[in-house]
Amino acid sequence: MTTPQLQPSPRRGALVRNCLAALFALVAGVLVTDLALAQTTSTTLIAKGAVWKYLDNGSDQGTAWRAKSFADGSWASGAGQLGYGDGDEATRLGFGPNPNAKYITTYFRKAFTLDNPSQVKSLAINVLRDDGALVYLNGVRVIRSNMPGGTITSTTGALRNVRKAREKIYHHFSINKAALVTGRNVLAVEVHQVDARSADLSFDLELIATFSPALPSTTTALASSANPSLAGQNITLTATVTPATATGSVTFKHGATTIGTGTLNAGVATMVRSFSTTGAHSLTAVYAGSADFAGSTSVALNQNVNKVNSSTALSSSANPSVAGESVTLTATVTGASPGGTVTFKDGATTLGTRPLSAGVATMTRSFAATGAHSLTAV
Ligand SMILES: [Ca+2]
Ligand SMILES: [Ca+2]
Repeated sequence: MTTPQLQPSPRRGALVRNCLAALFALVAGVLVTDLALAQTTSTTLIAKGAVWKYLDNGSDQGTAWRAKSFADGSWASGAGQLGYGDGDEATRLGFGPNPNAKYITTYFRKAFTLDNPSQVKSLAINVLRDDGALVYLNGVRVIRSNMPGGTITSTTGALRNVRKAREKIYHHFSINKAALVTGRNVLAVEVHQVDARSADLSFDLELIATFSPALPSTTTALASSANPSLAGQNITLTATVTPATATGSVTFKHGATTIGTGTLNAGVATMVRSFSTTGAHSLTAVYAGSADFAGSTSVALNQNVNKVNSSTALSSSANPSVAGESVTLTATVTGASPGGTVTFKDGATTLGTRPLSAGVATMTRSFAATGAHSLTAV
């Protein structure tokens, strides 16, 4: 029996329902977010039944044939399953003139393309091999299956005979992805018979990559507080990364040279810099990315730096002056960058050098000799 106090009023019932709904929405939202983060995609890089280059002439190919760069243009091509002896082959391979002295080793190669090896989370191979096989990824051995340890040559037999139901098995291997490269990759496989009398040979393979979810992309823009600027003039470089929620740092580059880094704050990083060399300076801002955002690089900003065109005016506090009278010479420089010095000259003789302050330099001087003095300020 329930007490009247505990019976929810219609209003309280609605409140409870709303609260529960909000809670469920929250939990569902968290679950959906977690699922999205955990989501990976699988891509078949080489499918079962794919066309392979193969060499079934009984030759000893040594080790060069494993390399990515090996020229296999003269090899034959055929779709998997490749082999002989079972009747389930798509491509029938040769074993030589003598059924009791079959070739031990047959070679296979296949190229595949990968745009983004850095996003590969894991790599797996399912291989049908009768009897044993070694698999190389860009020259690096990634599988030794049903083969003895130690050095393998073209006459090394497989470890065990593959028979009956085992002839249909695609053996699963999780393989090291370290050898993957951007662009063209090559899998090279050598299949070994258990011995020269084995009635059958089978080979087929699939290669599957699992990709981490792609991070949200960003864009980076670079702006200058003054363009063109003057030689020696401080300018502020502002890198703006979108979306503004992106965190991390931005590297400022002058050509290939790093000239500074800045930490993003609300999507913006700045640095102050001057350039002494006149002409065009190619500047870029590189956002390195974070655990939550992909990196991006700004388009190049051409910062034009102009020569400082200054003019210097010279005046005297008393002209004419009498011999021995103290005279203040004032040089006023316009258009100059802040700082620097002015040299006062009497003809070719240097009278003194004084620092510029707010574009003005002064020196006080008296002249003993009467007559005209040709004074200059440089
Ligand atoms: Ca066999
Ligand atoms: Ca077969």
